[in-house]
Amino acid sequence: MTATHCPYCALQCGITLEPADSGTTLSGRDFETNGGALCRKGFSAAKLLEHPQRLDTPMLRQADGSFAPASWDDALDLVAEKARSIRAESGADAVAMFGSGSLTNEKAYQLGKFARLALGTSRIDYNGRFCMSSAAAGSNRAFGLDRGLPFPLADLDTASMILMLGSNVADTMPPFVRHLETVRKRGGLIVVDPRRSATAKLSAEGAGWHLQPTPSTDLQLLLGLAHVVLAESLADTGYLKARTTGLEALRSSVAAWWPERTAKVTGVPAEAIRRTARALAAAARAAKNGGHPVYILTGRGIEQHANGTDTVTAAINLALLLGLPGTLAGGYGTITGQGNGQGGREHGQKCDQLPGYRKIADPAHRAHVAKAWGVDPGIIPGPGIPAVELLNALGTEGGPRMLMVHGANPVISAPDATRIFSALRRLDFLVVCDFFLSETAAEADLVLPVLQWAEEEGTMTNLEGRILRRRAAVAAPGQAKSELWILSQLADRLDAPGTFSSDAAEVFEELKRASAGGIADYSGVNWQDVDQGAAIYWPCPEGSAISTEPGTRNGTPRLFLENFAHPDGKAKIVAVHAPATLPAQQISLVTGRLLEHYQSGAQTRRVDELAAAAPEAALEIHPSTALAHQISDGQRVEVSNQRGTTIARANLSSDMRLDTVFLPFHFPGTGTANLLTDPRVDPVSSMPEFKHAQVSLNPIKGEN
Ligand SMILES: Nc1nc2c(c(=O)[nH]1)N[C@H]1C(S)=C(S)[C@@H](COP(=O)(O)OP(=O)(O)OC[C@H]3O[C@@H](n4cnc5c(=O)[nH]c(N)nc54)[C@H](O)[C@@H]3O)O[C@H]1N2
Ligand SMILES: Nc1nc2c(c(=O)[nH]1)N[C@H]1C(S)=C(S)[C@@H](COP(=O)(O)OP(=O)(O)OC[C@H]3O[C@@H](n4cnc5c(=O)[nH]c(N)nc54)[C@H](O)[C@@H]3O)O[C@H]1N2
Ligand code: SF4
Ligand SMILES: [Mo]
Repeated sequence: MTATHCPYCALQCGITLEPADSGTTLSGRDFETNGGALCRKGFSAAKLLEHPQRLDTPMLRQADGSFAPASWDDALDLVAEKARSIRAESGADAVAMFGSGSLTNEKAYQLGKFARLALGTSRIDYNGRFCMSSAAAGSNRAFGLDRGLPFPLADLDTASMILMLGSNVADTMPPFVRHLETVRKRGGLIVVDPRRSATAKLSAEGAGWHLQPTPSTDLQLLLGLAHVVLAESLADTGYLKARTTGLEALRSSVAAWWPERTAKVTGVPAEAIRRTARALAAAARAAKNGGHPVYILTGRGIEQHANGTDTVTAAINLALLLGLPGTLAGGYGTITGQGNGQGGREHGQKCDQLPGYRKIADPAHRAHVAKAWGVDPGIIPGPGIPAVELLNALGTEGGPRMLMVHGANPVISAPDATRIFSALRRLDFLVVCDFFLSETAAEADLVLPVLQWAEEEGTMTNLEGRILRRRAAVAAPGQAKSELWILSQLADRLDAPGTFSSDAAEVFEELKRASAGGIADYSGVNWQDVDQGAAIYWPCPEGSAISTEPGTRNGTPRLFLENFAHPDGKAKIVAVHAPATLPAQQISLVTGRLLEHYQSGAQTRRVDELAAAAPEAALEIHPSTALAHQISDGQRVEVSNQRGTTIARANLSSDMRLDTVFLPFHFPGTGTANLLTDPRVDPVSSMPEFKHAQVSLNPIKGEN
């Protein structure tokens, strides 16, 4: 029997795996985030093990386009030879890497090190750019530090009020909902979503409320809420003075967002804006007088926009006006998405980053990491380019000619998928490491079969910044190998400086040294303590006392209680601005997730019961909108714009606004929602505009 965690999302629910004659059985384990409960994906995750489509040998593309098995020696020799020759011809930046928030901490760390030392390239970024980058940029800017939840998840259990913007945890993290039970009963759950999502319904059932704005107007809505708080003198002036800077600029930036004007842009009635601001302020005041805490939480719905960083900033500013962050009266948090979406953004696979959340352009940071790596700082390349730019540069004049992908399926999940397809096809050599033949792996010249979650050792950092053990419970099939082994073999073949261990515990020791003194400091975390289930939250500097007693929290469970992470110890209020007029709307497309599928669907579409429950892309559309477009329920519809056409089956639902349709992004081929999405990126975070595109709708005639 092995105690480990679910392979999918950042809630990292506790599970137990047990070998059985009929295959491995999986059950929910009592862990703080899930209390033994699992969602349908987690519950069926054992079906990924011993799966008939599991890759178990390296596969090399042949002249006729088919794949043929190759030996590991041949495969690794070929990767090294290609990397060397392309580097010799076109320079080190001609070889690129793409990583993932699914990778363990050790793999994420090793990937960043491998890129910089073994390949000598600056061209590395990862799929977390599509996920947490705006939230991270907002938190870094305001607090000087980015840890998704700066408090344990269980702190939400006692809340009197939670404003939840653009997050649909009822579908995306169902066991999370147990942490909302009390706030729902208190009538304090306020959900902001253009859809009446499963989470929005929870708020209404619990006597909370649902604000259903025009897509992409959350920034204006938040400015409107801040306006009311300031105009009605509801802000916590003592806190603002003691703990923040920048209030004056905020005052002028929200001055013009009085409720009636905000209502015009957002479609949220002025009265609802006033009511929400007043309720939040009253609850915050009560919290500080010994009442229950108040939280503002954000999800991808407000973050995955070309103005995502500013919108997150506006959410944080509202929390600061209410005097919440860094107190026991509540706070701001973003709900991290991928299994290791938190650790994945700390250890150096971001294009501008070194381990410990250090900056690659900072000489002191470079010197520290170079010492940990045993190399001269001068050989560490400078900053690279973020994901969308990197993917679009592939195979262009001066762009990367070779790419290695670890844990991502950008053919389905990157914006403007048509462009991504042609970019991958322009490459001289594409290597994809995966355990299934994902749509991206199917484009590769070489596919390397790797271990999956229940076959490998390592650590993950969950949405609270808590470090967890992932454990091997079953043997890997065929010749599948650990990515740490692959990277160490390749480092040898490339005569890389430094050492590349293939042992997770050893890599963790090195990661600790590299992170020491950094923002995400793991140097006081012992593998053995994590192994024994100690609750440890970073930062955890060397010498921290650690207790494995159940119920004890170690490291820093709650951040900012004394100081924020900026040198002056204060939170920075950054004034942000929004246009008052919106472009003329056709139909707005918003994209997101279904309960049954995970991300690009490479894993969950292979689980029969999940595939049967949600077999293809469905277009959620309001019955009146459908009628106006002569679309009937269940009919196939072409959803089109200048970038492409996605075909999906209409699912009529009065949960939608009249001007908005919804597509999940989990499906391949003509069902790929990202054929329509806009590759325009946020100027600060480089997050693409996933959540909003203009589309037209055409029912496919002759079918209904
Ligand atoms: N079932 C399932 N669970 C998952 C995942 C999965 O793929 N499937 N992925 C995991 C990962 S990596 C992530 S990042 C999380 C994401 O978790 P969430 O953030 O909860 O997921 P999304 O469905 O992308 O978006 C949430 C909501 O944003 C709304 N939305 C869209 N546009 C807007 C807008 O302009 N404003 C507002 N206010 N809301 C908007 C959508 O209607 C949707 O209900 O889920 C994790 N859990
Ligand atoms: N339109 C639209 N697009 C979106 C989003 C959206 O809301 N709307 N959300 C975005 C978000 S938040 C995210 S996180 C991205 C995610 O999108 P992707 O990057 O495509 O993520 P996954 O589908 O999880 O892809 C992971 C792949 O890696 C494999 N894999 C899993 N673990 C490992 C491992 O340890 N090693 C290796 N080598 N392979 C592994 C899986 O089998 C799978 O093929 O999608 C983004 N795209
Ligand atoms: S909520 Fe997330 S971690 Fe929990 S079982 Fe579902 S997918 Fe797994
Ligand atoms: Mo994500």
